[in-house]
Amino acid sequence: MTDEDQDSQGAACRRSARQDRHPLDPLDGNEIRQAVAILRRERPVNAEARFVSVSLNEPAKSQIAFADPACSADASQPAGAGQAAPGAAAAPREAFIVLIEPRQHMLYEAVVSLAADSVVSWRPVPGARGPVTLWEYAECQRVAAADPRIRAGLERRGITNPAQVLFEPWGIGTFTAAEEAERRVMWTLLFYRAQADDNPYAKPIHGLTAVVDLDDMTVVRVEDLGVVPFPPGDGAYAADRVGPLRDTLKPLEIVQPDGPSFEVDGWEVRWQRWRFRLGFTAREGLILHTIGYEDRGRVRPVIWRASVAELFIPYADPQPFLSWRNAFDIGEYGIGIMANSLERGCDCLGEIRYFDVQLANSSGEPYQVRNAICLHEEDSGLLWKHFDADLGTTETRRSRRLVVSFIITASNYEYAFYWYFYQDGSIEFEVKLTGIVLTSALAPGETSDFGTLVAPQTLATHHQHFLSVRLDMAVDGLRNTVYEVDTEAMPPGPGNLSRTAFRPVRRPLRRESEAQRVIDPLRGRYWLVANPGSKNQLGHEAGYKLVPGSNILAFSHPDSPVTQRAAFATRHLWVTPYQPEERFPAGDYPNQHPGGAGLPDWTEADRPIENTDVVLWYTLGSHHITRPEDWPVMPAERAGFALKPAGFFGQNPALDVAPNHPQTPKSRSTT
Ligand code: ABN
Ligand code: CU
Repeated sequence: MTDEDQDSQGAACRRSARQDRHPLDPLDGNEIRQAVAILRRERPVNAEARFVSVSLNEPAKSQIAFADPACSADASQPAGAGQAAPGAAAAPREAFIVLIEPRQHMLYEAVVSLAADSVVSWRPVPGARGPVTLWEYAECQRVAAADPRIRAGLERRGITNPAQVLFEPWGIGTFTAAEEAERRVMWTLLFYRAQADDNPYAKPIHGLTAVVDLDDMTVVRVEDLGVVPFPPGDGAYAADRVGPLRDTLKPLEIVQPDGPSFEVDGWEVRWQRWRFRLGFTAREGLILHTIGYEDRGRVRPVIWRASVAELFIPYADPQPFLSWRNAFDIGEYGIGIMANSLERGCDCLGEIRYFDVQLANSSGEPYQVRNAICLHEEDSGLLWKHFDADLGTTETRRSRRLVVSFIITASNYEYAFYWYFYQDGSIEFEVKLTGIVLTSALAPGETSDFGTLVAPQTLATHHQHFLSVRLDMAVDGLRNTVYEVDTEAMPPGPGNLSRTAFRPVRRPLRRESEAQRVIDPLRGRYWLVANPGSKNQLGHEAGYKLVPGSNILAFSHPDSPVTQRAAFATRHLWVTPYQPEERFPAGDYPNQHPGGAGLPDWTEADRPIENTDVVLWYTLGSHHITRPEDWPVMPAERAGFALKPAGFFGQNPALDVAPNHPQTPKSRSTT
């Protein structure tokens, strides 16, 4: 191939990527509009139907090329997954629509073909209590505020203007009264803003709640357990409320005079040797598709699809008004719809490429979230180094990482989600938890075992956060085996006279029942996802290991309805054989679900998981015993895990990273 041929092929790749939608690109606004119009035309969708989501119906894996071979560095090499890619661009674009018909009290799922201009499937899902839609959220606040019983309750607390009250609809789980158990309801937490710009969580309105039927949009029950006086503080944290501000920091400029080192083509990202695609939905927010690493001209698959698939927050306080507090931010709301529009210089620094995303509002019309996803590079310290004392030479490489992130506001809390890609083939996931801790009011002098006093009469309840990170793995292809690797000390004896011996012991997880695991830091436990059919130059199975960071399990009792609904959080690792419809670890519709759906249900079948297409579900727990320092806004707390190549390469894949500065000259010491 001549240089000219290559140039024109490169241009063709860029052109085709611009003109045709890639099968994994998220729906754009026109596609959302078109899909909803087709559905309304062909099915009896009522005017008052509430759209939960209109998102890409992802094509079957067989229809996707892991990396477009024609566009990879060496076009003569096959696509990495060894998957045929029969016309990736030809995979039909389809929308997956979830809507609620409130008068029928029924949720419907539809698949609409944009290419064929027709409805592919349409089905009611009896019993499913869909998540709250944006419109319902606002209406729920409005009807609660208008309710005379709520107004009377507020007046008993000296509040005459409900506009000063923040009404927060929360998932009620199974804590419904008998007569409302069959209805789609949420309960409301109330907070008072004494001044317009006060922190509402400083004045929890204890004991007063409205339970609202979302379908009928009526208040079905108001509870008032009695007045607890407001804490005196205002919980202010804004710059203009907390001064004087420190002014001792000198500027720190991040300058990339030649621009970033990544390339973006539509939703495809290329950086160093990494290749992947971005996606986004109302439910999961950011999705990473077809993550591959280019190795000697060939894109080698690592992960087919990665996302955060549930986010569960149980609270510790068993008292009547407080015991209901728990949230499933993905199943009850959706973290895509909570995405912030990010700000340059604040949320991320450097040369940033933002991605706007299109979602559907409750009427099925598209709206845009500007700057929902951030892509940028960061210096990340040392990559590798050695000082050869004999030669007096040093080789040092600095590490650069590529960061893909998005941030959500889930009522009081912020979650910032980061995927980091490194030059040594590692990937890290990190969540930063910040925002405002959930409070309740205490009587003067009262304390509690179940939270920390963070301001006078203000209790920040202890709680936990559990993320289920779904990792649809594809290490050098779809046939992978997962091993648990523990390190064991050898017993003293003839083979271990020094009594120092230890070795890793790996054990394949052969069936689903064997693959429900917890971390074991004292054994250095990790899980290796390896491809038995792919060996590196040294004969190792190509693998990536999931290395846990700090983690925790739920303290709620295994029999409690809360744990039953979030059974995924009783284990840190689950492995399942890939099934396209198995996407959410607490089931498709966890809102008000009695429990048992998702992972505990699927894994009952105890399917074999060896040498097959596997999905890893990693539960990442962050334990939050609240501190006074978390108030009035919480310094970001971090949790995460790493995926590291282990046998995927034959040596350190980052040897070819160029030094930043000239290295010390070689001069063998003569002394
Ligand atoms: N954390 C529960 C929640 C999320 C979003 C909005 C309200 C409440
Ligand atoms: Cu917390």
